[in-house]
Amino acid sequence: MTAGLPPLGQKDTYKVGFAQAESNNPWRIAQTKSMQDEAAKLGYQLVYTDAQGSAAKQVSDVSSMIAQGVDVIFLSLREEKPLVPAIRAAKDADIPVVLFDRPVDPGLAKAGVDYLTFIGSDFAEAGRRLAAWLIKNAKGKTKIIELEGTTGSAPANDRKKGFADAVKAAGGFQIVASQSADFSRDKGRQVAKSLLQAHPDANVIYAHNDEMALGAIAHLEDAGRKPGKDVLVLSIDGGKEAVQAIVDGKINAIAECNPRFGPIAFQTLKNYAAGGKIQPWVKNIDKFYDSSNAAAEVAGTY
Ligand code: GYE
Repeated sequence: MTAGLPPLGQKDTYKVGFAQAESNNPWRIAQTKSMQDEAAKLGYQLVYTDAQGSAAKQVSDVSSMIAQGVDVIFLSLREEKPLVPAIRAAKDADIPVVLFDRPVDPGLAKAGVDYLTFIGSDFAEAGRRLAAWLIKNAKGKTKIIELEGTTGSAPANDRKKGFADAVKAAGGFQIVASQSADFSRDKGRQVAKSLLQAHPDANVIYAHNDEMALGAIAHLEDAGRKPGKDVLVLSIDGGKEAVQAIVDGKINAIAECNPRFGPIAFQTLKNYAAGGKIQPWVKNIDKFYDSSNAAAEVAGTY
């Protein structure tokens, strides 16, 4: 067992807190469903809260889980900083915390010390995979508009950096404009519109998630341009609507960010209770979709 962390006893059933950050897109809904399904399968009680995009509400959601005496808290935080005091409060109350999908600022809280572990994807790798696809398939399309995720969130920071470093190393590409559209479809449409008006010669859109990519596609079609052809579209997540958009020729490539946390989360809980050593980062396995496999894969997406 990792020194200094609250212990977890072996029991037949657990009362497990799951503090979700928001539920405004298919990825979040799939993540929550995966947790609910796995808890039901194991016969564990799941105390579920939805912070609706508010860090302040999520802080109070965590305090109420502490007050209810949950055995463990799975915390899906929105930004890298504001939940750090809540993580400490849980530790002080002897409740292990597992961070989900977005890590905290490592300067403020550490896996194995302040919280048990981080379960999630390699965001920089997703950026690199899409850059590699682009470098191979750009055929002269080199002017990139980037739709960033929620400002201050790890996926926005790392998806940006992984992609930017890789296209820079390849040479010949230019990220002509980057702006946050908060992982949201409607903002994705609006930001794509204003950035494409300012940079009409841009011919690649790199969106940090499917929702923003789908918003950008809606704008491109309104403007009489062909997404996936005149303007290449790259995205992250891999929800059904977006993978179907690859089949339809409107998105070119998607790096999956797997939202099915249930099985790996509850397995990690059991391993910890059994005294096993938990790695600081339990990595999710992510697929990659493009025209070579989207039609075959779409049925299995969420
Ligand atoms: O990609 C996005 C969601 O934190 C990894 O959050 C997650 C991201 C996911 O809103 O669509």
